[in-house]
Amino acid sequence: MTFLSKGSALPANIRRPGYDQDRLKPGILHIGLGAFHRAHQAVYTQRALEAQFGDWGIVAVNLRSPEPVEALAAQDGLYSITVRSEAGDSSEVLGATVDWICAAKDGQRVLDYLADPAIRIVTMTVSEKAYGLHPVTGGLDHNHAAVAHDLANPHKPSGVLGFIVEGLALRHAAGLKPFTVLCCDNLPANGRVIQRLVLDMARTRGTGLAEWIEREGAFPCSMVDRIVPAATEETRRRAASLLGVDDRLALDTEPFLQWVIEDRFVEGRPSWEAGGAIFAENVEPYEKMKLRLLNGSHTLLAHLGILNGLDYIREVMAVPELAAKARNHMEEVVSTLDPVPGIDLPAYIDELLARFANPTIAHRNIQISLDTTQKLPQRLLAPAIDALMQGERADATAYAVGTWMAAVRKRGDCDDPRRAEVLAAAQGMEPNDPSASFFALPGLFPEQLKEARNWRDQINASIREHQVI
Ligand code: CS2
Repeated sequence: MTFLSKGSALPANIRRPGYDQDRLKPGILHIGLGAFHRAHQAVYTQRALEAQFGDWGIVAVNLRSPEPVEALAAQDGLYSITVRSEAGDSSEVLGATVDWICAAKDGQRVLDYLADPAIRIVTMTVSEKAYGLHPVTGGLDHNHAAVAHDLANPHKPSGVLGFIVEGLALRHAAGLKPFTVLCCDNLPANGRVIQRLVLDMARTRGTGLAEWIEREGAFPCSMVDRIVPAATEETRRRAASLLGVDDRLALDTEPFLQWVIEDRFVEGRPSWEAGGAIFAENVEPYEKMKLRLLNGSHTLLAHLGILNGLDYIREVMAVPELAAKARNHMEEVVSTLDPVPGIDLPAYIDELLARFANPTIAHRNIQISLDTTQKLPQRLLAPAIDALMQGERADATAYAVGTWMAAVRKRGDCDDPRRAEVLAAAQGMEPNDPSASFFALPGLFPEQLKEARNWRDQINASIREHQVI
């Protein structure tokens, strides 16, 4: 079979880009060519271009792996997504990507684009651990491998921050405007977090760069949401049968998608509202809602799944007692949220449970369990602190944290930047206070929670319930 390309004769029911791709010029550089970007921002950009054509083509950069870059090259920048639900499947070919680069192989081309005034927005989905965010200070972690490398080699960066800072430095030196930096990772106040890290790194240059970025730059916060499991052989087989050609980048996703963005851009933006994006003055209530309700209960369900020998979130949701734990988690955590404009929170919770239960989406528990040390603070620890400070119980968050500890012990493994320490903590569980070895991990639990004896006892009860000790 041949690969998807501009010349492919696709079946009539496959939606194609509704604009002339050959006229599309670059305007956005995206870092992190994973599944999420391809089924989220790329879709919004396609809708924006269909509604109002402009120079907003995407230059897709992957930091390390050349694989998705080579696949894009083989497919004229095209790939498909299949939106799956019980109502049926519908596929679409996305075409807003105009160029593709593997930064590890060709960092200079990335820098050339970043220095080009045509690029007005840099977006990123690189996952929480890629930034070098210090867990205690919230500033730059100088010991993070990519950060350390980029501080020592500022003109030959390897990490996301190094590329952004060097790109901004090149523009500063050339008398250009900065590009807008739009983070699309699941971090609270993600724009402000990235701004602080960029400024921390820029300050080490000492050329007035940081002051210029602070004055002229923009780092809008954004909340992103769509469940996009990693592709499998089955995903690719299904895409091939629907498209009639092979698509190495095919993805399955759910019908739901959401993007709430602070409207602060240095030099314009695509009409992402054409795809349903919401532009808001303050994104924080939306971020908190999504991180605490969706992501927090996702982390709970994933570990309940691992503890019960289940592979997928949908299988966990099919066990009524386990699904009830997710509802219970959300119903407790919701009291830590401020009202969210335009959102009915009980209806949002019902919708989340239905999304998790979607029987056509195969989202692996192991995938969601990845990097849990990077996810706990915003998903489970922040709502626990808020609840305890309001004098309320925080049993649900304690229960969820306990399922993580129990799951690591049961599996005897985890995939996490702190893997060795986490495994040692799981092995070192003491029967009378099994979570103590995890509380001893530097910088993971804030002091308030270390001192919350009742909350810690709830975690211990959760670990014991799962009979791993
Ligand atoms: C998940 C998220 O992998 C995870 O940790 O909780 O990727 C989740 O699927 C997305 O944030 C949904 O928008």
